[in-house]
Amino acid sequence: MAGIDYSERIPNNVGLSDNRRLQRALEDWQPKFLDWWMEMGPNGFQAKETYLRTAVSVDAQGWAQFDYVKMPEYRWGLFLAEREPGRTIGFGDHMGAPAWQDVPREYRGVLRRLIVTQGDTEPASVEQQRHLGQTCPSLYDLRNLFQINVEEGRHLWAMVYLLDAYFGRDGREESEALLQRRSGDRDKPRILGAFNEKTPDWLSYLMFTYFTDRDGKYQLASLAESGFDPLSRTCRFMLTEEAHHLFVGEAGIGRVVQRTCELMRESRTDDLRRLGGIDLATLQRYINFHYSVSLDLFGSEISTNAANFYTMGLKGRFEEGKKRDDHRLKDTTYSLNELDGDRITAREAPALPSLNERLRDDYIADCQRGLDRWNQIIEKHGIGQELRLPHRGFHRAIGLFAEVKVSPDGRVVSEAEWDAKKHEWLPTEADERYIQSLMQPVTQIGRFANWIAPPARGVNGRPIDFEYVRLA
Ligand code: BYC
Repeated sequence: MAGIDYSERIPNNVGLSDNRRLQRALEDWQPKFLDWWMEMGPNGFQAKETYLRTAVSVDAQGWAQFDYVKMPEYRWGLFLAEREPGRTIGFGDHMGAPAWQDVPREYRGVLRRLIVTQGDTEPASVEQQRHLGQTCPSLYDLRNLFQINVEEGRHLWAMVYLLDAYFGRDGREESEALLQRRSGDRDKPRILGAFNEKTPDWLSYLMFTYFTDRDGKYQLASLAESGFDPLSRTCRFMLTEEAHHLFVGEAGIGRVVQRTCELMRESRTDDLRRLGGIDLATLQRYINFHYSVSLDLFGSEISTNAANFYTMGLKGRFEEGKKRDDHRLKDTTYSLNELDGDRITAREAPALPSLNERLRDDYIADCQRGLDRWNQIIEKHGIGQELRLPHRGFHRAIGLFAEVKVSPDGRVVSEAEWDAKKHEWLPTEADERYIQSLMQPVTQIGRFANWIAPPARGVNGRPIDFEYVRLA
């Protein structure tokens, strides 16, 4: 199953032409997807040629081919990672049984819900980012934005394939509903909190791709462990695309930090606003916001849903296969936070319902790695400041910490202290106005906005001053 058949209306490596019913369902959905894309996808650039990568096969060598494409002509398709012969379920009550090639009837509802929740985030992020093209800091960044957008569109296709192929009429209804909900809409919002927030500027976007896309990495990796083999295979392929999104966030914020440090060094001041830069204190507030809303995406510390997903063999832990334990977790514990009045303490809790927190811990450690790299840039410039991840309890709306106010350094604080300090901890209206004032489009080939440094290298061996999007 190496190559992908591009002669078909829907490129795929799932043998779509052998399954007429599914083919009809998806061909019926395709124009609705395109209508949604034209209405809610990148605003103003649909007719422009963009240097994009498209999957041509799913093996390690051939999954990315670069060429100029107009976004509505991008070949969205269905690509699953290769099937592993003899794959067995790696955890939970069914451990050791052959992986399911069809949906186990008793888990149908739960599985559908997981797939819908995952699927819902994909179009949501495209909607959140739809106006950013107008204020791009460079053609290079514009192209990366569009690459991410088309791939989030493809990730929606990936989930719709599972719904249509395995969940019959219910699945088709869910596929329609995925195109009907809208990010931030009061009446029909997207399912998860962070996907209803605005992404009004490029700093927010880079933070989103670093922090929120990283939730995607951890959730997809957990679903890639699933005993439901088609879900596992589709998530495994999505993860290869996801890596680029995370790169855009990490390298992008790194470039902002780099430019900030250059301006600080040149001007010998922390006050960069009159120089058109983004000061470290503002960056810290944006980190605090995006990190905390992304932490909420992992759900509550104690979750019977999470325990059930695992016991049923539907959603594993991050890198389940590499863990050396019984993969059932019925007799083990995990350390969780607890609130004792205004103190945050730790306790041992049963491991199964603590799985959301365990995944959040893996995520936090991964987030810290980027912070360390950004701090190295600051250090290299001889600047004695540091960016930090706030405490996990800071600014939370889901779980234990939703009940209290916690400072970035991890103290439970009074409402009065929170109100007095929150403008130091979270982006203020003045910050947002200032960041918005920087959002002037830079579209000359090879030029970059003043607030962000150029990247170390271009895309696919192309130079930085390459015409990544043909605007003329
Ligand atoms: N907002 O038992 P609990 C990505 C709900 S990102 C609103 O603690 P559970 C991407 C919850 O649904 C990855 N509601 O939660 C990134 C539940 O509702 P019910 C997306 C929330 O179920 C960037 C109730 O509260 N993929 O791919 O253990 C760009 C009790 O919650 C939230 C997935 O999320 C929230 N933040 O865990 C593009 C994977 N949190 O049942 C793409 C699939 C919880 O009481 N989803 N609730 O009505 C899951 O695994 C789980 O649904 C969650 C929640 C981890 C999200």
